[in-house]
Amino acid sequence: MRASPGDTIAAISTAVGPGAIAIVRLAGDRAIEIADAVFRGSRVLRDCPTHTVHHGRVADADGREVDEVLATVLLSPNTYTGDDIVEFGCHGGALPARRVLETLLAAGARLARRGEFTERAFLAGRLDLVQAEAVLDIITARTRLGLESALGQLEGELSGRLSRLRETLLDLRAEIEAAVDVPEDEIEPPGPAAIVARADDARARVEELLSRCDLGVAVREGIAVAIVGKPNVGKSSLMNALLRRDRSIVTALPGTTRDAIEEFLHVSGVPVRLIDTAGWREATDAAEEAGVERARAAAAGASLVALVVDAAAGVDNEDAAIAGAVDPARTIVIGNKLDLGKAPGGGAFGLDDRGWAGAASVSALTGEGLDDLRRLIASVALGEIPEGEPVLLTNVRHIDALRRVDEALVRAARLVERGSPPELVAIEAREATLALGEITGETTPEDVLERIFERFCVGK
Ligand SMILES: Nc1nc2c(ncn2[C@@H]2O[C@H](COP(=O)(O)OP(=O)(O)OP(=O)(O)O)[C@@H](O)[C@H]2O)c(=O)[nH]1
Ligand SMILES: [Mg+2]
Repeated sequence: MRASPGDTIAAISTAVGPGAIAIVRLAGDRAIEIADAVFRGSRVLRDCPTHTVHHGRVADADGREVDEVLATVLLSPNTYTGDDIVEFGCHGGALPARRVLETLLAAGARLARRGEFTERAFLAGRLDLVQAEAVLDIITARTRLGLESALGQLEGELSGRLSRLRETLLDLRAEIEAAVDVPEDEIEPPGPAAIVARADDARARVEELLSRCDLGVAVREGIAVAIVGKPNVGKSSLMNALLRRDRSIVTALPGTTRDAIEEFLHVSGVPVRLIDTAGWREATDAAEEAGVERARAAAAGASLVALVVDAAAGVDNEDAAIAGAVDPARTIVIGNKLDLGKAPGGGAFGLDDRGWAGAASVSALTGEGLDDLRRLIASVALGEIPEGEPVLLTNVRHIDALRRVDEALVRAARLVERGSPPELVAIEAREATLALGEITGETTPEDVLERIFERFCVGK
């Protein structure tokens, strides 16, 4: 186990680099004692009430001044980790905070591991695992929507729903167990219909949570959009135009892009991982062949495919072959080079109407049509985002566990309907509760916990 609750831990909690202030955090049973050993102010911190700030200096064991600081005293239990905490606000820059930290370590603190403050908060029951992960999501949020949903999760919106689901599952288990173990003189246990109804009730809650999870994952991780098409149609030019910088190499020669190039950007507020790929054609060498293979894989793995054709020249058999190899329901056909004219051919530029998710005419050169394309990508990728409604489920780990809850409930209901022994139904109901507990942390395997907290930075 990583946890060592007896230790008093310290770390620099602010980012490294020049800045106005830096914060060194000290947490644990001996936090106040260690802080007092290094702090010189008008008051002894031991005598200070909780949630108060004190001006003073930190001095090392030889009495040499280390930095001028503001010490914030936060006493257990109403602190982030649940322990006593002292936070030293030092001068910014790498050195003052590092010297203060060294002084605290010399006075008996231990350097905190990555995420150890948050891990303590979790172990002390101050946060459940969903909330601890939300802390990480807040730090790493790349979009407004991602930040909003992470804040909602930290405030317990998702945890509240999960705990209501847990209640339903516990009721279900109680009913099944009553059926397993029927005492002679008691009232009738709930019949199969009641148990199936309860399982359905739980499933409805699970499904409601899962219903917009694709959107949630997109909000947190970005939607993968693969730009594909035959060589020289302007895929890299389009990538650069959307990014508004020259990221991908553009030349007049077909076969310029070899490797798949990935960049993150916002398209109408939607986080997108844009992937430029090699033009699809019969490769002329091994490197190109590998590039085309990557392009195919990118198209297969992406949430959305941007199939680029030359709007001015019109489509040919090569374009048609590529169009036949992608999934039309998640493909937008983009006619590029509109500045050179538009060949006849209608909506999909002459490609068969396979039920494309959308079509747009653009010029990567002049920028014409790009705003409409951005809106199209956002609306096809996410559908309408309901205003003011937080996206609750954004984490693949949570989604995976909830799917397992759902599967266990389906199996349980099926067993009841088939008249299987209640003992078997009870096993499935237990599975469902265990899977749910993995999300909030009650039954999360140790190695998963470790992996989660290791993703944090030191000092959080
Ligand atoms: N007139 C015009 N030329 C364009 C436009 N977009 C791209 N081009 C030109 O078309 C040529 C090919 O552009 P690229 O962006 O390299 O095309 P690509 O599809 O990435 O090509 P490969 O990487 O070889 O598959 C370059 O000469 C671009 O300047 C456009 O909208 N209008
Ligand atoms: Mg290219």
